[in-house]
Amino acid sequence: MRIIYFFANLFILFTSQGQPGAPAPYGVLPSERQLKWHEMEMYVLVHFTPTTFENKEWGYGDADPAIFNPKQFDAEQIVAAVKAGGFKGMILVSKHHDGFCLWPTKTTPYNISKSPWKNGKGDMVKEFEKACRKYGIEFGVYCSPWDRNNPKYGTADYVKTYRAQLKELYTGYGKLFMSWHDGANGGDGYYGGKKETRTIDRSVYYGWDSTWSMTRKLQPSATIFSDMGWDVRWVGNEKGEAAETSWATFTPIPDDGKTKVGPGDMKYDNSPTGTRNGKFWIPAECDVPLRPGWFYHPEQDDKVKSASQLFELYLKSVGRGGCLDLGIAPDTRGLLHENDVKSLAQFGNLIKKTFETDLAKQAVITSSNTRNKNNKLFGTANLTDGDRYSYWSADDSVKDSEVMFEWMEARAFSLFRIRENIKLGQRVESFKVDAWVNGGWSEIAAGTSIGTARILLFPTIQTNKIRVRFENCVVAPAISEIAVFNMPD
Ligand code: FUL
Repeated sequence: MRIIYFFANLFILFTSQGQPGAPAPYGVLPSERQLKWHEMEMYVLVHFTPTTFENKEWGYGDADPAIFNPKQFDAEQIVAAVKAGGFKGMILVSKHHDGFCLWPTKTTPYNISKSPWKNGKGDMVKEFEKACRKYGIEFGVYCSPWDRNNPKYGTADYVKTYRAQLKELYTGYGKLFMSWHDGANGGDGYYGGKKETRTIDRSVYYGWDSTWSMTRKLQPSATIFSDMGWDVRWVGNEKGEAAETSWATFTPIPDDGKTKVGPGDMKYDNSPTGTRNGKFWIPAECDVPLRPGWFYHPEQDDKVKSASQLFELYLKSVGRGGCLDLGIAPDTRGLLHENDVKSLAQFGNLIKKTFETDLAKQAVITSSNTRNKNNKLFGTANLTDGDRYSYWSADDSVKDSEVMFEWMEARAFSLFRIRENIKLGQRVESFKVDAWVNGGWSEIAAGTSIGTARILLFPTIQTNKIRVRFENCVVAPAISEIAVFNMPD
């Protein structure tokens, strides 16, 4: 028995990643659905309900559905702008805290069928979904657990209603890439005219384990987002920023005096940073609205974030191993305002131009050590082949290693991107980048956590040689990309 076990383990070791001699995976690993999510990098979150027509951020739950009448609504105009921005997915707030459902749900009369839009015959979730499919944008849903309209909110019966709403969304709108669950829940509201405050125990009231088991069953490839996962964690702020060191591994911490965590009920100290060697693979989503608010407000028309502001956020989210979730807000016409459309297009162009030419591809690349007697499977050619899962690696016995890039003539660059093959876990503790200047090495950048991407911006440098150092490695690095770019003016 023991011998079988020994050979089985040996087999796994030699064939991990299908490559003989591959490094053993380190720590917890991402699931298939999380890998897909990482690859998306950027998506949007759309807020559009009667709250838009009230010019508020949080609807109280008492708005008359008659006010919801976006006469020029055009899902394709919105989705096209998202696509031009380079975003890969869209999450639609199908129900916000005000409780109004954008689809003709059977679970509550407070829904789109009571609005004048399309004479009450429309389904806005469907329209967004269809436009997304047409433009090749992934589709996801946000359904607020808190419902300030529903008379039953706070009772066990409401939780059944909430699950039935999710079920309708999970079964009526094709394959979803994400189910988004808010931490803001419980408090004052209309509640069918009672106009009172209802407090719930956020970690237990919704029975998240059962709710999310249903998500898994009905939408197996959808990632579950909440403050604590299961698949993706909230980064702990709405500024769109992960911490400089941000691990994809995470151990959620219960609030004082509690044993369970729940959306809106946990400690957030380690949300921006993650947990080195944490118990679960739960990377950070960095959410932030394109305007100051999540909903459209005409007085914010000139406060739309510019392309360069968005680029800074890109560096602080995607560039720190997370994803960027940008809030967009259609106006009362049912269109994305011209200023928002313009800014998204400029950002999309900036991203395209910046990452167009990877100068590392023009360099001769060498390494101080390549795993398994210079086995090509782990060679430096993998660093520039555009494959996130082929990788360079050193021998397990080597604690310090480096990769060098040499150009015939000096190149100017200001951006550095490095990726780990996260299928083998988050392995690297830290790294340093040196440039050859005036006949010697000079450190130009350094970082800690890498994960699926770490992007560093520094003042433009001219050099014909750079090297990337990995020191005091706990396990052999598995680096899938090293790329250098020059940021356009
Ligand atoms: C928060 C909500 O309270 C905001 O209204 C918004 O939906 C944001 C994305 O999440 O928790």
